[in-house]
Amino acid sequence: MLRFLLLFLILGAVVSVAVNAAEESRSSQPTIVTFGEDGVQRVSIVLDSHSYSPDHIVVQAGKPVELKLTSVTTFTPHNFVLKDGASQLSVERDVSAGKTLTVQFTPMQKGVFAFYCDKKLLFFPSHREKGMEGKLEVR
Ligand SMILES: [Cu+2]
Repeated sequence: MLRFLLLFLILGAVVSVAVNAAEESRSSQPTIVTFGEDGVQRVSIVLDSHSYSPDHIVVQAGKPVELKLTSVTTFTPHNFVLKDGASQLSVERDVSAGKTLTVQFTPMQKGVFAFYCDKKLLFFPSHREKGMEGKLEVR
């Protein structure tokens, strides 16, 4: 009996270490967006149910940003909402299943701003509530 208990404790420890490692890899390193030759900061973001990848991008203030948004879903529509009144960020674009589109904007203020998908089906929780959000860090 004692041996089983011990085995459980060890298994529990192993599982919790594995879970911690998985969580750390999920809160991944921020993606530092690089400049194209034309001075535009370009990055591709993949939309899936229910995530953005990468979900933490870092750009520089006062320089244009171009996001290439690609949905890899088969049916589920998603969108990309990035709004902040104080810094005049206002992006809201639908990204249909399987589609790719680009959006351009120039963030003028430094800070960390959330982007998210506010789609939802009927009375179910929104995609944002299911974890479909990320952050734009303007430096
Ligand atoms: Cu969505």
